[in-house]
Amino acid sequence: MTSRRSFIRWSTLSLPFAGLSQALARSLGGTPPGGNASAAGKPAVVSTWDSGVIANAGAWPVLRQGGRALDAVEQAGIAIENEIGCCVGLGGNPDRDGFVTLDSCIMDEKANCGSVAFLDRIKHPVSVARKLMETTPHVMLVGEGARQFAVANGFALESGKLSADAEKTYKEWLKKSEYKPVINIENQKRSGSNQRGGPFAPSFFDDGTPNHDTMGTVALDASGNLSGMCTTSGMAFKMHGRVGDSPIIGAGLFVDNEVGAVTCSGQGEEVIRVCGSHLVVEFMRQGLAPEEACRRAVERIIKRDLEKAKTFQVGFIALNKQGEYGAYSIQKGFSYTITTEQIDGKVIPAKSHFS
Ligand code: SD4
Repeated sequence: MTSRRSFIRWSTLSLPFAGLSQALARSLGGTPPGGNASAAGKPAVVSTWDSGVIANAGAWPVLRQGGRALDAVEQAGIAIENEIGCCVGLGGNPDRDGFVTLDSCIMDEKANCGSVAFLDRIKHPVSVARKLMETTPHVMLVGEGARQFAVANGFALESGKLSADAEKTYKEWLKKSEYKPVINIENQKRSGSNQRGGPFAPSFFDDGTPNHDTMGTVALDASGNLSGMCTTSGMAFKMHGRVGDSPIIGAGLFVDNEVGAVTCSGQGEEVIRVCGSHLVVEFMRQGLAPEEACRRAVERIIKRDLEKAKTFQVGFIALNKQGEYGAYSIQKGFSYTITTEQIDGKVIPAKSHFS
């Protein structure tokens, strides 16, 4: 499950004024107060995690040649979906019934967006999401309907067989989880941060590694347009049919071409509750630098339930219209990867609320 990772080795009231002053600081070329404003310029691509090196390597040839951010982020998604890893694509960990189900979405500079969720046996959900965006009036398809749409559009139907890693991890999980569906299990007390005691998706695996590695990628192209995508197999051992934040426009991904693009990884339910990526974009619209905007969204999540927030991870990454980028997470350990003309896939540890 960690194979891909080891492969790479001022208060609400004052906010409008804070925003103004930060925007002013940036327009004067300074670093805004309280916020890192790392400037990448354009083109630039930023992806979640250290495996973002793979995604950025997929995106960069498109950007380098002056291509569209939309094409670049799709290539990022394809690159990572081609890998066998814990958390993206058909090689990812299954749900608690043993099925790998994928969530993905994509969004361009005109707020066109496409999304698929609970999709199985299709290798490139990001491309299905794009196809949906470009050829239908809809934004989102799920499950059987999404699969039918994919097959009708020439996407091959794969076997559904688990990867060797996923099969091993699933068998291990089955030993302890003693999976027995229980009515109203959600109301039963969870024990410990691993949420043992019920067939929940654990936030952390037994060896302490976080149960995520979702690939979110945002890009700014040479023409100054922003796009983004997010692709995942979701939380391992989730309930069959569970959909996380990753395919939800506004939660796992949001792009506003006037402001910035944001995506995230972590416990999807917590991101959905606050419309996380949209929230970060709105903080940037108020003038906050990307890292500071991500930090504000993280704090919004933590404020809801401080004790619970100690048990899960959420990390946001943001890229604004000026090519400034940043990230922030709840727990330490979140990282992101930046690629520009000057920076060749640099992995940066995100600052976090808890250290
Ligand atoms: C989800 N946000 O399904 C995803 C999980 C994740 O790497 O980040 N996985 O909730």
